[in-house]
Amino acid sequence: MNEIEITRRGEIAVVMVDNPPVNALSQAMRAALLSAADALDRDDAVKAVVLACAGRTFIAGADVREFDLPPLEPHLPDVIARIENAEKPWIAAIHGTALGGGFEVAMGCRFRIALESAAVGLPEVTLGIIPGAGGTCRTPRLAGVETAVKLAVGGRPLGARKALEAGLIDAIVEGDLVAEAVAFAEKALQQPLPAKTSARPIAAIDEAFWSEAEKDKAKPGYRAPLAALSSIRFATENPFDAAMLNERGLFLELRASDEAAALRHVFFAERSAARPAALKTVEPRPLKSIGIVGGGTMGTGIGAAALMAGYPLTLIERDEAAVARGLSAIEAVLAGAVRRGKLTAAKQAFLLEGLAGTTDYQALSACDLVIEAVFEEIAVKRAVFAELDRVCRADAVLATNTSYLDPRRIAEGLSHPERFIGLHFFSPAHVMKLLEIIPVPETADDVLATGFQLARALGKIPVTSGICEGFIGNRILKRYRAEAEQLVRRGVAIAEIDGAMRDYGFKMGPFETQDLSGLDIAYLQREGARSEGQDVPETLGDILVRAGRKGQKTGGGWYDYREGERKPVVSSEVAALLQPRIEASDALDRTAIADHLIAAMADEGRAILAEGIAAKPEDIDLVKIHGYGFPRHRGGPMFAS
Ligand code: T1G
Repeated sequence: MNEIEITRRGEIAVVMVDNPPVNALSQAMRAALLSAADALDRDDAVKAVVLACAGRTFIAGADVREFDLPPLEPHLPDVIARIENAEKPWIAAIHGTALGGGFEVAMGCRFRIALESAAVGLPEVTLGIIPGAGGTCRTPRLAGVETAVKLAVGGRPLGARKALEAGLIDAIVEGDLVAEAVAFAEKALQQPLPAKTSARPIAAIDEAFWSEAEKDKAKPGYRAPLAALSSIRFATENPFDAAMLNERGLFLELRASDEAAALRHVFFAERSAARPAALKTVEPRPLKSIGIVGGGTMGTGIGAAALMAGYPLTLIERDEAAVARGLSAIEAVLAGAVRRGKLTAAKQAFLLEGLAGTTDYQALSACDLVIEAVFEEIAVKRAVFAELDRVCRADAVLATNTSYLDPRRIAEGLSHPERFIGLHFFSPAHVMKLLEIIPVPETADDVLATGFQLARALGKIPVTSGICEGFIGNRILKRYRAEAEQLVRRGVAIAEIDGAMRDYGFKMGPFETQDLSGLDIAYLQREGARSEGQDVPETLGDILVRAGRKGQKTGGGWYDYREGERKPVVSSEVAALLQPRIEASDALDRTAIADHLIAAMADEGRAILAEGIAAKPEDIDLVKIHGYGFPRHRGGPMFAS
């Protein structure tokens, strides 16, 4: 669309922006706003202007798709200055989310009114940049330095009520937003206008505020929060025009940065993953109630996520004690959400009314979806699905949460195999955002679409995976770990490898992570494969597990751990155990180590793409970021290599 429509209501002009899906400020929109301001200043019959938007939201920001191009004129700061200096006052009528450049336009208006349900924000730092059209210069003039820092450095939006209290907006209205804005404009014309935002003073702030505000803002790879803070501070200590130039310079520098490019890549990858084109016209199956079989860590994590998303939940376990344990684990997750302010006590009580647990599979007979999350053993899983086949409706979706077994083998013999699908959640399932969706050849499109609908409802990032050992994420993890062990065999120190990956941006390196989760999980998988006759070469991890070193839980794995401590200590016992396997004494620096391991991940990613296990490189990036802690500001292994 990229359209602006100007209509009149008496002496008030209404400028209606219409650029689906979120009224982003494309170059065409900026040009249209500029010419609207010129035209309306020339029209003597117009005394004030209401700026409103069609569709689901007020302007949600600059058009991020333009950021890989050089900035195009007219530049947004100039458009906003034109609106702010218009002869007729502009009133922003906000619904949905006025974000980034959208809120900057609103702050250039003389007034801002909003619906109660609206929100305003400056989320630029989440994209590795800072506001580039006056956000750090006008916000402190409207609402003071502390609110400006909360908005532009924190990056989280404020609801209309809080925005009103902070002085960011002038009124909250109900009902017909445009009509209310026109009435507001007519009333505003009856009295002297407030000063333009850029002409307002900034209330003084204690010097001590800045050092406090800087604390814990310097995250590796994320320069934007500190840059936004410095831009706000500059605006408090310099004239508006100088502050605008300073802000623009910082914005343009960050806009061109690697981390901004990576964060934009992830932003768009997440959105395209949520709604695959192939399913655009496919209606998911009705999804109103969910059953979970298995009240262990995964089952209760998935169950808690489903319950908090509003689905009534039935938990099945093999005996009453296990049912009770499962229910209390789910209740504990909700209690935690209340403690953290994520859930009100009233909502917690309401949701818990929808929770039931039993040993009787018959309780699942009405469920629209049942997810199996029992022990990772084919026979155990098959027995569960035999029961589900017996009691569930023929159109109920049946899903396995297996993390590495072949879903086709699990589904063998199932009646209506078209309703079967793999849904691989990551632990803790109520926290981790990744959901690998694994269709079997018979899976019907509407069942696949139901998996994506569930992901959206649970706030997950869904990625379709083909069937191979470990699907996308665990297959790359296995290659990553093997490559890291290969470096150890070449004489690179274990602690140097972990240090290199932490320097790169991971919270933990590959060896520390294994010590945390336990070396025996992968060891048992290898032993299982060996017992089935597969040729699985010995790994260094095997040597450690056989020596009783399973990780933190046994006081030592790749590292030693002092009693009750989690700090890894380089282990002379490990050095002695592995010495016979060390074949060289390579000395790689940390950058070379990280480059080598990221390249190995990307190499495995290319093989996964070639085999059709993943549809596109950005899906692999999302899997590693949302399931394995790959640093977001690096964009993922495929983007980074
Ligand atoms: N630019 C381009 N496309 C955008 C966009 C944007 N700013 N925001 C959303 N989209 C697309 C998105 O890719 C998807 O496309 C569709 O809109 C729906 O998005 C100068 C420089 C507004 C809260 O960071 O937070 O202004 O997949 O699925 O869940 O200082 O979109 O349908 O083809 O997310 O309802 C600052 C980013 C930019 C806001 C709506 N603004 N957007 O959420 O829909 S930088 C932002 C969002 C800036 C100035 C600076 C959300 C939303 P498709 P969606 P949603």
